[in-house]
Amino acid sequence: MKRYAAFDPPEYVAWTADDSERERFDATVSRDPVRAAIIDSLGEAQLLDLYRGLVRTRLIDVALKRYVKQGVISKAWLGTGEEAATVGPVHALRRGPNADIVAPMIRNSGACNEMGMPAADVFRAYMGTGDGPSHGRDGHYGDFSRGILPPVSIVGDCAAVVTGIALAMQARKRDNVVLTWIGDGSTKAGVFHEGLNFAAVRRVPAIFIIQNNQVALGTRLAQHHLTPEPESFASWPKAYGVWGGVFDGNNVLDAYALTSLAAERCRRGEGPALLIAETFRMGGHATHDEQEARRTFDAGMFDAWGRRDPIPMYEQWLVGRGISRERLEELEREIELEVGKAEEEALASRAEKMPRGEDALAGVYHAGNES
Ligand SMILES: Cc1ncc(C[n+]2csc(CCOP(=O)(O)OP(=O)(O)O)c2C)c(N)n1
Ligand SMILES: [Mg+2]
Repeated sequence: MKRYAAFDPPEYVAWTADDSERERFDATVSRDPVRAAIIDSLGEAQLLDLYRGLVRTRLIDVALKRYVKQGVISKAWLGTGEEAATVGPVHALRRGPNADIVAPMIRNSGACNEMGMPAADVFRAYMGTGDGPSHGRDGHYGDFSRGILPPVSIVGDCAAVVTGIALAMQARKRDNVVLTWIGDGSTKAGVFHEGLNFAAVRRVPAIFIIQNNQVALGTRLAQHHLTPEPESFASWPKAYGVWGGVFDGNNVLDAYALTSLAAERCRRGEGPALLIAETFRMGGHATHDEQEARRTFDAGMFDAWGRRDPIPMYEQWLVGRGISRERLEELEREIELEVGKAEEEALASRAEKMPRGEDALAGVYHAGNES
């Protein structure tokens, strides 16, 4: 896809095809026969839809970064480089009517667009417009009518919330699943343990994805997590007595395949799954600390992960499957138009539909103020 020198990580701007990374990507796709069969069963429409999802998610980040530079918003929490760990799993769920439920965290904003929330609403939420998802009250966006629980900003708490939702689904004998992501750092919040353990013993249909991007704010993985590589988080499913496994968080096909297996198990009533996505945060915690993030790791980490940009890695694979570069460029242009139009709509809301002060308490529960 096109590169944006002002917004992309420098490693992405300089990205060129690398044989060893291509071999690693291909080997990941074929290493496990069960996952490989799922990937093989994907038709061209689904494969291209995954591509659209990756590009859409990246371009929304690019637009948000531009808004920060222009002073339209003050900062943005991005998932650049981690798109595959969101888009692959969401595409493995049921979307549209009778949708499954996702509970994204800050790196998983792509779950909103892939569950059908318009990109304009993401921008409106950031701008605090009155016609945005929370009517200008909160920057945590979601849309429960589309199966998107807005993020709970207290990290770890989503684990308890999704377990509760999954318990309700189980009690109602629904065949839906609930999926949430949790950062490597946030796995150290006690509520994650409580939520996951309760899900395990009650065998509820919940999928937890530990998104190990190697860092939590300015704290490197090794500073908060002592289980060394190659084990790292891989032993955690067994420790909790749940089914699970590790997927390559920069490989959208591997992410899709493992989550599909987890979702099938959940729907059959076989209990929750704990998946681990290995990936890397290519930016800062948010746009304000990108320089600090560069000092948190040595440049070699950025170089190594920069060669694994999930989008061109997947493009290469698609081209290997006989999809032309022209077709991919055409899809990219479609998504550019979609996101560009969303930006215009959101800026129009910002100009005309900011919330009115007198509406501040509308729709807000406030006990003891009946007058
Ligand atoms: C209970 C709690 N403690 C601290 C914070 C502040 N905080 C927000 S994000 C974050 C780091 C999260 O790191 P990680 O879980 O690895 O996710 P990542 O940002 O890397 O995606 C912290 C400490 C919070 N929101 N909630
Ligand atoms: Mg992290």
